[in-house]
Amino acid sequence: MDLGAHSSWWHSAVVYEVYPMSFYDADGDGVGDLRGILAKVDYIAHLGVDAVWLTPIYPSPWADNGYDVADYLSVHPAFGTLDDLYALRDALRARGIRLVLDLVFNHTSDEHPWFQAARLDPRSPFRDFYYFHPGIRGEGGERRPPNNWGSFFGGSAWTWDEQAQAYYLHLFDRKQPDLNWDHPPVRQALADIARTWLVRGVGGFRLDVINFIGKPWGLPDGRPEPGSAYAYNLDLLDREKVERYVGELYRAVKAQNPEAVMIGETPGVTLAEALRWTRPEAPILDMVISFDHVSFDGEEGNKWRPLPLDVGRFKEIWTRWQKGLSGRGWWAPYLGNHDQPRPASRYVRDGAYRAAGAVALHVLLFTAYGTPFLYQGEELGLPNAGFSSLDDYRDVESRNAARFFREAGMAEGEILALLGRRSRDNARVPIPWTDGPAGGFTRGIPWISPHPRAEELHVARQLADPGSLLAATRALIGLRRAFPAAAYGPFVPLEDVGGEAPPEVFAYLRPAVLAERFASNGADVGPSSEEGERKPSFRTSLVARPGTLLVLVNLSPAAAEVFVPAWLAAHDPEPVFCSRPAGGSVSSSGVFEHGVLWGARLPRGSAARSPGFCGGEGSCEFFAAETCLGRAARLGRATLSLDPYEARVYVLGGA
Ligand code: TEU
Repeated sequence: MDLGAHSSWWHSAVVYEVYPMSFYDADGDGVGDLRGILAKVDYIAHLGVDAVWLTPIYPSPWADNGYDVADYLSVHPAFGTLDDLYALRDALRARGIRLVLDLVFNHTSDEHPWFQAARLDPRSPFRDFYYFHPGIRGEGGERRPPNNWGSFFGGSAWTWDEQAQAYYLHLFDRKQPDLNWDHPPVRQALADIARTWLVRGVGGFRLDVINFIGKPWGLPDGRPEPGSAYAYNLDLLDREKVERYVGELYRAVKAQNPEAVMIGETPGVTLAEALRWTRPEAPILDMVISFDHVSFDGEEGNKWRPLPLDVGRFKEIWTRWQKGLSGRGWWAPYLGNHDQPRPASRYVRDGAYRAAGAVALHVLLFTAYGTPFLYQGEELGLPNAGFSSLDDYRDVESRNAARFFREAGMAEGEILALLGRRSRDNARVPIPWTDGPAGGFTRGIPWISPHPRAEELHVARQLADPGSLLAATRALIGLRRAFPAAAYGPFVPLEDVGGEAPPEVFAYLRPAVLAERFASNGADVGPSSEEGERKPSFRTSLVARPGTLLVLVNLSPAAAEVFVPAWLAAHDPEPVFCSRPAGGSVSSSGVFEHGVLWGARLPRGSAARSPGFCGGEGSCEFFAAETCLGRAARLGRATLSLDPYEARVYVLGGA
């Protein structure tokens, strides 16, 4: 499918996020490395992804696992050398996969030479690279930080520096001083770094917390968080600055290589901003990583005050973003990453259905509008690591939080339960490759405890099992490739065309209509009004072209009924993917778990773009789960019932 003037490779891409510390350790020092990733490129290629995003690989004191960069243009010795990175780039390229680097431009490490020079000498040309401030006097004459901003990792966002004789601003750890983007030489230096990486052949960038660079003029106090002295309100950010400065960087990168992708990580971004920042006619980013769907399950958005999972709310948010961006902007749908709990634990309410739930989640992800991001280990359905001792936690955020909770009088068991649910380390433990020691991740001692369920969920086992989540994930990525509407088609909830689905069932169409309209009229495509969506002419346009998808995903541990309007059922939808829980078993860790039965049937020739995808054969019949596909075939009835965590994808008008 051709997006015309606005078409780019990432519109049809799937991105795989690699966390190098925990992917694979080639040299046995217990920390994953670039040569480790190189050793596993065939595994990555086998997934069928188009790009690999590497979280930071630069020299760093590792106060925040590399998000504290001491040198933007080199490689941390623990990860290898620049030549190792080039070897990885080339090996990926040979398999049609681009390398995307993480640019952490909101802050540096305090050990970066810029900060070292700045703190030493008030007249240093680097002093204005950061936010230094003498502070203000409190009522008793004591020295205080200039405002009430809190650090996301605890305490004030200002630290007094003896050497500098001033406070400096750090929205994250004190070892991560924020850069001052109002100072033109900062923007110049950062653009130069990006350009250097382009010359070095990377395929684009993921820009860490890039909207945080828009600090409001005058650095005013914010509204303190309930029960806290500190403010974290992101609505204070100066959007005008974000547009100007990020737009400048975007254009500098595109001028050098229009093919390079610019992915913005933008905590707190609203749908309106996402639309504005990614509009095809004047973007400042190619896509945004948004946070609404990963902050709804904490009281007031606070991750440390978790709420019970509300799937209906999750569906509302997901649907709002999918529908809102359709044809107008671009999104980076994801369910997890190195900062979030594991999706299989977070979004699957009943642990007994974890396996089927994980497949259902991947149906959502790989039939989503935008560029799906899959984080390492999600293809295995790894649940949260959930350590049994506080000493096992490594993350600065978790350790600070644990200290804070202990001081506040929280019992050890309670703290463990909270971290087991929320810590970033839940998703940062090594990938289990085999059933060997440390899951085959290293021959040394791993830098963090291995996953407690490594033995049953490891890669080797899932590679050998055609019914595994790994196999299902691969089939779903293939399905996305075979049906471009899964990427480009507008997202039309079944309710908008006269259907009905309960709150915990995602039911939507992905019509094969968008591409040409996106190209010819980028700013205004997709359904216009709810009214119009029910009209016969609108319905006809939805199914006018072959390749329209109907997706049904039951994300609840109860059976559910979906009403499919007769006009839609009359289009004789053919099942191309289905999954549902199958029987039950007790896992080695004693957890009762339903297995999963799934099947996929893709059109002939659809494997063309991923070599080896169908085992070298022309047809793409994946897994003869006839009971599953056969059952799903009975869509003729207006009301159909779905099993707990059952998911189905139909194609209308012929595959
Ligand atoms: O994360 C940004 C971000 O918003 C996170 O701090 C998030 O709020 C937090 O992890 C939730 O607990 C990016 C990186 O992905 C993260 O790993 C870094 O720690 C952070 O920026 C600072 O660079």
